[in-house]
Amino acid sequence: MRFPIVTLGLGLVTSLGACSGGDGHGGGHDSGASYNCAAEDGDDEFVVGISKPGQGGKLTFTLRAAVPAPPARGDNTWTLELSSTTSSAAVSGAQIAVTPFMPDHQHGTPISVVVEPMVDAGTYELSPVNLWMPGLWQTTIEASANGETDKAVFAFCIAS
Ligand SMILES: [Cu+2]
Repeated sequence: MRFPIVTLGLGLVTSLGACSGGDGHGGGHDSGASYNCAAEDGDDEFVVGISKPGQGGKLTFTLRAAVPAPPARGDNTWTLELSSTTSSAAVSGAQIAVTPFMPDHQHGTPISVVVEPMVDAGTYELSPVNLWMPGLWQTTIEASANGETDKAVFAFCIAS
C-alpha cells in the first residue's frame, strides 16, 4: 500500500533560521550570509524622505528618518510621516500596522513593530523594524485614519 507523501518544503518555513539557499531568486540568494543587492531590481533606493502614495490614493507615506540609514540587517527605527494625498495635511491619530516580509522566502519576522505617535503632527516612530536576514524585504505599512485605510510597501535590500 502506498501513501502519498506531500513535501511542503519551504511552506513550512515560517520563522527564523531555515531559509536555505540555492533558490536562485532575485539577486542570487545563497547561504543567507550575504545577498547581491546590485542584481536585485525589486527594491527601492533608500533616500531620507522617500515617499510613496498609498495604493488606495488616499494617504501618502514618507520616511522622514531611518536609523540606520540606509536600512540594515537587524533592528531598524523609522520615522513615518503620514499625510493626506489630496490635501497634504498631516494625518495624526492613525491606526498603523507595519509588516516586514521576505517575498523570496515567504516569511516575516517574529518581532512585532511598535508604532508610537511622535510630537510632530502626522509623525510616528516605527520600531523595531526587524530585518534579520540578508535579501529583499518588503515592509508594508497599513494606516487607518478618519474612516479611510491605505497602505504602501517599502522594499529595501539588505546585503549582509
Ligand atoms: Cu529569508
